[in-house]
This record gives sequence, structure tokens and C-alpha cells, in this order.
Amino acid sequence: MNRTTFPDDFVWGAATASYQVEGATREDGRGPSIWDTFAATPGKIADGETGDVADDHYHRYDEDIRLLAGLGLKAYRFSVAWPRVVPTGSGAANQAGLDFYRRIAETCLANGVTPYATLYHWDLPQPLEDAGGWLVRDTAERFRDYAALTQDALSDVISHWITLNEPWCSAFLGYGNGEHAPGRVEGADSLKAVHHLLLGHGLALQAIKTPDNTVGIALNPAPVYAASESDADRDAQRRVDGLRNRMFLDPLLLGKYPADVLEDTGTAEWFGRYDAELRLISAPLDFLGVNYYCPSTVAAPADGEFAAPGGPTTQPGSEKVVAVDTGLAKTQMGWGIDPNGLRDILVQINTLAPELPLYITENGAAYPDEVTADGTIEDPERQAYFEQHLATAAEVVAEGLPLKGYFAWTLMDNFEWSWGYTRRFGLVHIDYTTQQRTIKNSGLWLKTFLGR
Ligand code: GBH
Repeated sequence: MNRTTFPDDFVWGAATASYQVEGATREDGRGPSIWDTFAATPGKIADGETGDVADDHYHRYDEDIRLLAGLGLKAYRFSVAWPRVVPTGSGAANQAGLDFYRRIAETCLANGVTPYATLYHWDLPQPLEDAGGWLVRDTAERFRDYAALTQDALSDVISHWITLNEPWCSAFLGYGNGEHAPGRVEGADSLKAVHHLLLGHGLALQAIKTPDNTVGIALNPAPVYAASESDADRDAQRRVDGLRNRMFLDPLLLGKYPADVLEDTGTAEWFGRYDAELRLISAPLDFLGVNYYCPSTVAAPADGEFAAPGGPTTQPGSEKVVAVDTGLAKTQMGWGIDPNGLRDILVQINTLAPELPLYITENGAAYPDEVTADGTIEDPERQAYFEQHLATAAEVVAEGLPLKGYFAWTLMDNFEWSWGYTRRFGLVHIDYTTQQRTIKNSGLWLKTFLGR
């Protein structure tokens, strides 16, 4: 298997996200984001680190995009930092912020790389969080305004847009268990964040869609399996699949929220008020981005009681569902390796929307790199992870699913959110003391795989 196993027009890329790579958090008029605030709060990040410097991509983007092109990749998925472009979250654009993303896009184009811009990869301007964040509707409207002005300013150099990255994480890690910024624990109210995020997506889609561009959204769906065929375990499966997958896929693709999830969480009345907004949320997408890492297997709680409201949770209404270890080999994140899960989730989505083009917008693995005496970086497990998942992707394409592209997570090691710099996902190794970039063996393998 190599690139020629895939169609010629299959898109090959790598992804990054603004707060994870850029650094320069106080330069050229960028305003503070919720991640600046969160990372500066003691105890929130594993190594006490922040994204203040990160990979210094703000100054080294030219080298980084050349590295990406040198691997034979033809697409760069990066994210636009909202607080660089609109420093307080609302109002006029900061020209220096727009100029930076124009430089990124122009450098891509000069290197034969197509830019794919994500408009929101979690760095909400802090003033908007102070006004209620994603728990309030106004944030969705501000997102639309920012999306519109960014697209207006850059439409001559960027024609592929992703509105949101993984709204599941924004809602349930940001407002559910507090593991991500803004670190709030709001129980079933985190469902309101889901709606406001999806509303923001719908408003932005309406504002930026033109005949000349493509607009999609990147979710983190994953197959959820029941630990056994018992009714109780199947109910656990239904609940977690509802929160993780259907709560996003159904409104986007079918124009309705899953009634069982609203019932489990006691939110049916609240959601009922906003029924009309589902028309906006379900407006046609040009593509759906799938960020896939691992599946999940769940069982019912021993006492049969699913709900335990009040504490930190990513599963409001189903707090006591048990995650089951099925014995899969794991990456350094503890996430089970299962390429067949990639097939299952793509099939699940394709069944809902048979014509919709799909892209794998993230896929990758964390492992500690071994830096050898001669300076090469050995990461055989990461290479194997990519090989296995690409083999599945090739099969899925051969079976006729409309899978159109693959973006590796990630181009280079970076700030891995609450794990700080203690987890590395890159094809390129970063020495955080010198900012030296070194292509890992997995990156060299990918270059050979791509054969160009
Ligand atoms: C992505 O998030 C992000 O988009 C990216 O910024 C990040 O760096 C990258 O992945 C690596 O983390 O409860 O065992 O089922 C992925 C976040 C990871 C959230 C898997 C859900 C479920 C683990 N997702 N996680 S489990």
C-alpha cells in the first residue's frame, strides 16, 4: 500500500491548531483567549506550561510549511486564532492578525500546498467567556461576525473552511468536566454549549458560503460499543453514542436533536424553544471532517443507576456509565488502537448522509520519541499507527465510501492541551530548547509512502 492505492485526487495533509503551535500570544495586537487564562491557572496543565511560545510557528511558519511540503503533503490544515483577528471577540478586525493568516496561506500556495482553515479550534476570546462563553447565544452571533470578516478578508487565498473543531470537546471538556478551558463544571448546562456551538456553525456557514469555496465542520465522532449484549449495557451504549455522536451528527445531518439524549439530560423543554434553529444548523455541508483516534466500549453501572449529577462529567445524565478496557494495545495517551473503529464510524456517518464527502481531518498517536546518537528520531509505533489506519482508509475508499482526504495529526509536536508538552504527536520532532525541527522516522516513512 502507498499513495497510488488511493485515487489521484485524494487530499493528503497534516493539521495543527493555533494555540498549540503559534506562541507569540501577546504580539501584534492578539487579545487573550480562554486558553491563556486556563494555562496560567496553577494545576490545570500537566507540566505547568503554557502556549506562550509553543512551536514559535508565528515566526517560523515558513520553515514549517516547507517541511510539510517536503514530506510530499499537499494540504495544510491550520486554525485561525479568533483573538488574533478580533482581539476582544467582537468589533473591528485587527489587520495584523489577518495579515498573519494571509502569510500562512500565501506560503502554502507558493509551496504547492492547499490551505484548509479551521475558524475555531478552542481559543475563545476571554471577554466573550467573561460574558457567558458558549453557554450564551451571543457567542454564536459573535462567531458568525468573526467568521464572515475573516472569510471576506482571505477568500482570495483560502477556499476551504472548517467552522468548528470538535464541539464535543468545547462543550463537554470545557463546560462538563473542566479538563479544558474555560474549566467550568456545569452539568446538563453543557448541553446548552452544544446548541450554541452548532448555532455558531450554522450562522457562520450561512455567512461564509460562496459558490467558490467549500465549508465543513470537524467532529470527533467515534464508534461506541456495548461491553455485552445485555439490555443494560446496550442502554449504556445508546447513552454514550447519543452524547458523543448523535448529539452532533443528527442536528447537522438530519435536522433534529436525539430525543433520547434530551430526555436523559432533562433538557427537552430548553431545546424545544430553539427548534426553528435546526434549519440553520442542518444547512448542507460541503464535507464533514472526522477526527479519529480510538473507539470506546461501555458498560452499565453495577447498581443500574445511570445518573449521578453534580460532579465533573463529559456524560451529563449518564455520569455512571463505565468505560471498559477491551485489551487493545494503547498509545501513550492510554487510547486503544483500533483501525476498525475508523471504518465503523465512517460507515455510521455514511449511513446518515450517503452522498456527503468525508475527510479524516485528524488521526495520529502520541508516543515518546527516541532521539538516537546520530540525531535520528525513532518512533516505530507512530509509523505503525499511521500504516494501520491508512490501510483501513484505503479499504473504505475501495468499498466506495466518499472519503476524500486524510490529514495527519500533527505536523509537529506541540502544546497538547492539559498535557502541556509531555505528549508528542508530531511527524516532526520539536526541541523546545532550541526550536530545532527534525523529521521523525514516521515522517520519513510518510514521505516514501507519498512518493513525491
Ligand atoms: C484532538 O482532540 C484535538 O483536535 C487536537 O487539538 C489534539 O491535539 C488531538 O486530538 C490529540 O489529543 O474517553 O478514552 O474515549 C482529541 C480529543 C481524544 C477527545 C479522545 C475524546 C476520548 C478518549 N479526543 N477522547 S476516551
